[in-house]
Amino acid sequence: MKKAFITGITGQDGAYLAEFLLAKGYEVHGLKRRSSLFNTDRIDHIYQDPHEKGARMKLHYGDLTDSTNLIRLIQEIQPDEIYNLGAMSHVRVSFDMPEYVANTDAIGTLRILEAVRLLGLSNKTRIYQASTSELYGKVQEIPQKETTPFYPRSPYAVAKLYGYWITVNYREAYDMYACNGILFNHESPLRGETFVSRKITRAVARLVLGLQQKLFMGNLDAKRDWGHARDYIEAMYLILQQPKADDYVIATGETTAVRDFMVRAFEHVGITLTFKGKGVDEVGIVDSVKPVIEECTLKPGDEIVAIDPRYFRPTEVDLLLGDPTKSNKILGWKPKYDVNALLREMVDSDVELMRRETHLKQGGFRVLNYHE
Ligand code: NDP
Ligand code: GDR
Repeated sequence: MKKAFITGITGQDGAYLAEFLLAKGYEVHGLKRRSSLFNTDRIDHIYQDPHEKGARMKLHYGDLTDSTNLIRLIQEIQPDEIYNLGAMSHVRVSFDMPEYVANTDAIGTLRILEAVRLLGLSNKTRIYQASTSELYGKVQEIPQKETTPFYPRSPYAVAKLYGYWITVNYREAYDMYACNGILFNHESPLRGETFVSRKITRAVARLVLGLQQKLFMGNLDAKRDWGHARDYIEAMYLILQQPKADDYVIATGETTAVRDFMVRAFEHVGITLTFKGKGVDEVGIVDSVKPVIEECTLKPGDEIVAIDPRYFRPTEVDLLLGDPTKSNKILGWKPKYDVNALLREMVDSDVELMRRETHLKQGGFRVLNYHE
């Protein structure tokens, strides 16, 4: 039985990957941070009680900033594959906590590679590093591919640049099987609520059901190549199954502006949105309402979107568009979802979730009104 060790198992990708590897027959070990409240929501459905015979999923307390913890765990587990998905992954927040991001996202990657090397596991353990399209940053070439020069534009991207190159360096210096997946944005109903796709789909549901009155947004002109996390975690797995370690771009090859993503998400629930004004004065107004959601509280003329400069980044990444030719050809990887199928699934899921919140509210329970 193959053993995988996943850092970031409680995150969006970690949850999908753990489920995928369990279905493939792997024993799955995950790194979980200690928190004052339960933080395993995304993986509770696949949790296996360690007291049960034959449990194939195990969670271990730890942190990417703690070398001794990582060395001990990797020694105990002796993994065939490590997926290093753990990171402080929010680009805007990385400007608020750059040192922590460097420690986790950059040096954390080094700690994993060095643990494998020191433990003499270089010939056994294959390592996947969660690299990112944020490495491309300021546009140098469109579409972006494996050979496109990097120009990171945030503390997050700079830390991930170190993670990328230290992975390449350990592969070349110590002949380790260590790979970078340069993944473009990928989303899902499990996406963190403060990333733009989920912030939008969640707000669509909340606005329609009357749980929220306004959606405050940042830069609506940014363009992203959005795919579905379910497709992208399969690419991670395929990257580690190749005869030779290498680096791959994983993307759909289609880019969409934030504003268009938002318009299509509202369209899916029968709301036509029009925009007026420019820059920080731009607003989104309901133009027409079709009876798609029977409880819909919105009506034409409602001003539901506004700009809050708090969400602007000191340096922005304007345009990401990936060229997945290499991964199509060598990995045989192709995404099943396009951006429209993705956003429809996300909106439907959030409408269901928010309906439950409405019932809770009607039952006198306090519902979270926090929206970042
Ligand atoms: P999430 O933010 O959903 O998950 C991040 C995970 O990392 C969580 O499990 C989190 O734990 C964990 N984590 C954070 N800090 C630490 C730490 N110091 N020590 C150990 N674990 C930590 O990210 P995604 O699932 O979306 O992304 C997975 C990886 O892929 C990340 O490295 C991200 O940077 C990268 N990436 C993501 C892309 C995307 O579009 N989703 C695109 C390209 C790269 P907790 O749950 O406790 O917070
Ligand atoms: P990104 O994702 O920075 O690309 O990083 P995010 O969804 O945060 O932003 C995408 C674009 O939308 C613009 N934007 C807003 N973003 C947020 N979060 N909130 C807003 O209100 C808002 N308004 C406009 C942003 O300015 C940006 O241009 C994600 C993360 O998952 C990284 O970890 C990963 O490496 C990259 O994708 C690929």
